[in-house]
Amino acid sequence: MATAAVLAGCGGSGNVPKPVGPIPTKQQVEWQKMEMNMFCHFGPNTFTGREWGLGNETEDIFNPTDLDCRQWTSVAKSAGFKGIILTAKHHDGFCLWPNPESRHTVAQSPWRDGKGDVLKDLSEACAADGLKFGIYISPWDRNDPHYGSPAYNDVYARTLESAHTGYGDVFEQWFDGANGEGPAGKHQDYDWDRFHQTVLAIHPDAIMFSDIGPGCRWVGNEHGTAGETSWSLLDTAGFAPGAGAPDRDTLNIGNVDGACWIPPETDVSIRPGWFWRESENDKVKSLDELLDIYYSSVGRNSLLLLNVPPDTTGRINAADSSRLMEFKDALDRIFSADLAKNAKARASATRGSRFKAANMTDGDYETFWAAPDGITDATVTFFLDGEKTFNRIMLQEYVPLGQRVSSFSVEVRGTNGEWQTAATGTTVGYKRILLVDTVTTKAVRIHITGAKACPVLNGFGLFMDTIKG
Ligand code: FUL
Repeated sequence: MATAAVLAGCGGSGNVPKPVGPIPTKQQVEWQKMEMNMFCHFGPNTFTGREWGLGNETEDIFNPTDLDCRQWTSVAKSAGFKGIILTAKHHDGFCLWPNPESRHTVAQSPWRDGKGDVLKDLSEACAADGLKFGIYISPWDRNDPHYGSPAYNDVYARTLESAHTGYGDVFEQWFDGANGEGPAGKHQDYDWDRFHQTVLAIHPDAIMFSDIGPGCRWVGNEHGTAGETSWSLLDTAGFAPGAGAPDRDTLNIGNVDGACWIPPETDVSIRPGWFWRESENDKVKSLDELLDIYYSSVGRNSLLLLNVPPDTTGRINAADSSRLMEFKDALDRIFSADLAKNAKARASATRGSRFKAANMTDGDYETFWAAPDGITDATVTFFLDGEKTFNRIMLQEYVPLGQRVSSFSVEVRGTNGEWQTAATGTTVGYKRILLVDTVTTKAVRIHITGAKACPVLNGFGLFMDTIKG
């Protein structure tokens, strides 16, 4: 556990604040630090132009002319993504690997004479480029004849087993909640516990995504927006993925006193659809839209899972890759110059020198400022290294000790020494980026006005975005 690491690193329990539960697992913290991952929707729909395949497409439809997963990983890596999640099987049931449970797979397709395996290619490419590899396997299956009967749960569990064996580490398993949607759709009673256990038995560190976790949850929309209030906590008792999930607002915001640590994941496509189609090559989201999405996902305590679908050649289209390079270039320009660097920090209350306010700007994730027990209203003032002009304020809570802050404000000092409110907010969480009007000042004050227990913050930064303004 990260908490244990803190204790061990400092030679004893010292005066470390007690965690405020629920707290994340070490795997959930590492997952959240990834910040941006790439989603790849690829399969028969890429060739038919459908969003939801019918399941009766013939296998010869799948025949990418020049599939190159190293091109995907090279694009992903240059764009700053830390991992890739692939639709190994979407609702149409077609498997991008030779799944022995199915007769509707790459093995029955003409692609590479039925000898191809996209999971193999992509997992190897990820390993070669230092990216983590994740799998989306839709439980809903419009092709499998067993769907709608208990036997399908056996088929699906063995399908998970097959996809998770022999392709190296898998950091995330993505489950949607679709269940026989549409007219005459068959309903399946999914055995979620069994599915999770099947994956975890092979990859104990894997994060399970679904509407309600247990590893991370759906953010409640597909347009890239986490809640301005964004708790990593959720109550799941009595709920299930899909139709049985909590309402979308709850998924978006979380539950302030939720019983489980299940942070939001923001999945959104760079295009109008999840799958590539030629007619959308000129509808790739603009740089401005991508920056908005970044601020409203990564900047609101969420991980961004941005879908970039390969085209019929089996490569990421230039329309998408060139936009991603602009996006990466913009993020570098905005975030490489931290204007809080070399600031002097002073807190209204500190629980000892080990937890000093300067820890918030030292770039070390494991060091933090903490107030004494019982203090839930406190300020940290940053005296900047001269006059600075900025419009983005970044804050981080040290979430291994729980998510605590429920309200705060940020003030800037005016030329006459008076403090003016630049922003107010509710939650901070793993990372919060506030968009404020451009301001020039020599001092910034963070005022925590509400918290579940003494605040514990490990990051503070000031940035200038001249691209979005
Ligand atoms: C949904 C699916 O129905 C969509 O086709 C897409 O895959 C999206 C990411 O998840 O549940």
